[in-house]
Amino acid sequence: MTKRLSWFTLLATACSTATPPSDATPDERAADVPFVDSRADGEVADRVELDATAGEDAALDAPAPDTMLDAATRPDAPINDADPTMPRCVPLGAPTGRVVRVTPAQADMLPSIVAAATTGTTIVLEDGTYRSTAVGESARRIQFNTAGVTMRSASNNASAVVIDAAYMTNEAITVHASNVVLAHFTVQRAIDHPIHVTPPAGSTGIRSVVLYGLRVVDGGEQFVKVNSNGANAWVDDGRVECSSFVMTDAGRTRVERNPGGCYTGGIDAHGARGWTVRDNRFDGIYCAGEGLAEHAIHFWVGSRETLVENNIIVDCARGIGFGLVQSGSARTYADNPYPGVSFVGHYDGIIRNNVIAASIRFFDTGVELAQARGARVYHNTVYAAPSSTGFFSPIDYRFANTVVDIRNNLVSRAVTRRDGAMGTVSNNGEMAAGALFVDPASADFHLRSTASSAIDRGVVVAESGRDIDGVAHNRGAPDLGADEYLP
Ligand SMILES: [Ca+2]
Ligand SMILES: [Ca+2]
Ligand SMILES: [Ca+2]
Repeated sequence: MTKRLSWFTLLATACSTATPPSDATPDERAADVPFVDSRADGEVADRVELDATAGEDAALDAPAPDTMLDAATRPDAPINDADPTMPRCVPLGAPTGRVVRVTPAQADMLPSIVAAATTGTTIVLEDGTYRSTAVGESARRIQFNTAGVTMRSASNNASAVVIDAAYMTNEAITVHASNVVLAHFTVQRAIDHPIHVTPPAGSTGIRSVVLYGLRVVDGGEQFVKVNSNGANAWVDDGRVECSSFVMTDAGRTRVERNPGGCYTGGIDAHGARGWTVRDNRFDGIYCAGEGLAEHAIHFWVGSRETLVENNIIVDCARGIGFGLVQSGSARTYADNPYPGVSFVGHYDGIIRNNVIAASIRFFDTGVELAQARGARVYHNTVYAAPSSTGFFSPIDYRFANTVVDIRNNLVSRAVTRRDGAMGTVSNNGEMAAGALFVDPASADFHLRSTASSAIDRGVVVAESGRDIDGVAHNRGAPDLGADEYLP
């Protein structure tokens, strides 16, 4: 388990198909699901209605043992980063294997340096901007095809080490091997995905990819894409932690407009099992009236057992999604966890202690559960300021195969149920006013001492996790939302 600092309080202001390595423009749109919404006038309105064409059936792969990094054994110093939106987590420990140091002057060689790295190698990037002058996707793209290779900055300062695709590379970094670790650098301005994780052709699947302490900025499509190789091989047991995902105003102009007007999002994972998405921050992933962006964190197409916790999502179109569509193709599992259920968009999983907040017009939904079977949604705070005039729902559960448990959330509008979805929905604080929170405008959603409608109003649930300060919900009765109030 990664040891986490209470970075929330340290912020002065807070929130396909596989693409084979080639020169061909990677474009998984043909097999991906377009995020077309039904709006004609550019206003943020209701849900997307889609035909799912993505995904394939697949055999079950049992999750691998946890081989992740254990920062708890490491020095308890926060990441030194000038970017105030970077989560303040402890950096990775020092490399233990072979180390290859790289400077920005070697930017053109970085793809070949990565290609030559053997298992156990750590590629250490010195501070500076890495901008390739090479021509062609295959010469520019950084591809990880060997298991157990790490690439990270020397300084642990993501703001100081920038891999800039400069809108000349479709996919800046692709990962096609297990146990690859990317940490403590910025990757930005990819035409499509800044990072794309997918098994190679002929693989039975890859696992345990770690994205840690990254700044991912301005993806033209989803910032981190995780999907199959198109032949029943999937990506399991990954982690995205302590990272920042930012779309700038300049980046918003470069979003892929076809299909759907706003074909981007934060993390978009298809058929991914056993992932953890924790302690990240997402800012500004939306389009201004040109379509509905995908969620900041989206696991679907038969993803399973995802843990999404302690993330802060500010001014994004949609916060967290499990599932999306009513029917279609999706990963299936040999142990068939829900016999007789025809289509499952997401199996089980937990969404807890996240803060999702917005003041933009284009905020649509906080947590979206669509054909989500067995999901638990606890202790999330979802707040839309009055200026979020397009706001639809803080938590929406939808479609008949959805069975969810939604408790102890604190949200600024009523939870919505549609199309025959089922669930245990109780002990949620709905219609929560901004006055309950310390400073919503700065994304400080700690409870005020006067928040009597939230403090001690929850019910004890298993798997409630820890609040935004790392505190268990055990100070008296649990509080509603992502903060357990301490006097
Ligand atoms: Ca594209
Ligand atoms: Ca309490
Ligand atoms: Ca607290």
